[in-house]
Amino acid sequence: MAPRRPSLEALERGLNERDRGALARAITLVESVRCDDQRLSEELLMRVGPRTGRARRLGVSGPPGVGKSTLIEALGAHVIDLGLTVAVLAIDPSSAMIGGSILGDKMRMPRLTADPRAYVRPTPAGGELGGVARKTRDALLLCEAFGVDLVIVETVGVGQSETAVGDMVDTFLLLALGGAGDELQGIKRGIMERVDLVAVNKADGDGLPAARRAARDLMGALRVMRRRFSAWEPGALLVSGQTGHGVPELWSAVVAHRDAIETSGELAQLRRAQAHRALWSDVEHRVLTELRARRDVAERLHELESKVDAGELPASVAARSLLDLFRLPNPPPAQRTEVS
Ligand SMILES: Nc1nc2c(ncn2[C@@H]2O[C@H](COP(=O)(O)OP(=O)(O)O)[C@@H](O)[C@H]2O)c(=O)[nH]1
Ligand SMILES: [Mg+2]
Repeated sequence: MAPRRPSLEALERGLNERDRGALARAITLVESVRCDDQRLSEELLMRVGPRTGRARRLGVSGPPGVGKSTLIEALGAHVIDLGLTVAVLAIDPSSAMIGGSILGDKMRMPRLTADPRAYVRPTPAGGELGGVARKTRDALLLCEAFGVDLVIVETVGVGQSETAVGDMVDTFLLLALGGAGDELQGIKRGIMERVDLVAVNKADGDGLPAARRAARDLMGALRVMRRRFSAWEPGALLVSGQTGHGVPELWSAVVAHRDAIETSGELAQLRRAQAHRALWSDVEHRVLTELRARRDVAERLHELESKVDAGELPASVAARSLLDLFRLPNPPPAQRTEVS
């Protein structure tokens, strides 16, 4: 069995030497919910800080089955062939709970999984989005310290995970499908306002005409959206992760987007805003986790919830009672205090 706790020096050296095993161990450390591991991982992140921030950060979102993993495999292979290195991370709290995506993604990305110039990391197991997002953000930084040129974060386009990914990448790519009707496939307006690129996937074989129509519709929709960056106008492309059609063009668009916002100064602005939001979402998540882990809170919770549910107590009064407990010294924990 591998040593439970690798030394910081060994991890740092391993990252410097581009040892994929060290990267895997470092990510395992930032994913750990143990308090002592968290201290260690914070120290590691501090040490590697100066070597982070250089990769292109790409988020890929879209509904289940739209072909995200297949396209990431094709895009990653293309990027590797250009002489670059790539890491693939995922945010998927829903499937993390049943552990579903781990095998699936490795199977969908055989080339990237096998190639030493790529690193595919399965979704962190379990937990709430706040915790999963923090872990993925830290894993992204470690991949940068390791020296990859491109980090791709995949997420299922449901719920808040899309926002979480949008909050950690430079370029946000949404995958859509043709033939799903002209109501824009239920793509939420909020998401359309955040995308930098839309790719209509599975533009191959019989699917091509429908994909072309969808791309035209999406272009029309994008044109009326408020622009996120003055230096970039979002557009729609046709791709096929299966045949590789449109993949070089997609990569060129990703590069063009990132270069444009870097030149205009908007990338620096974006990253500052993202770091600021990350700080507060992490604070919120940790405060809530700590609050819930307290024995006195756990003991009062059921009673307060029942009273609120029954209409016997205003929610605001119940909230106040819980927060008042939080101000007292922490009683011996009912369970191990873990921050996910
Ligand atoms: N025709 C076609 N099928 C594809 C393409 N990409 C993926 N698929 C199929 O769509 C299904 C879902 O693909 P997957 O990459 O796992 O989607 P994800 O859930 O978005 O990650 C699989 O059966 C793939 O074989 C494509 O470009 N063209
Ligand atoms: Mg997938």
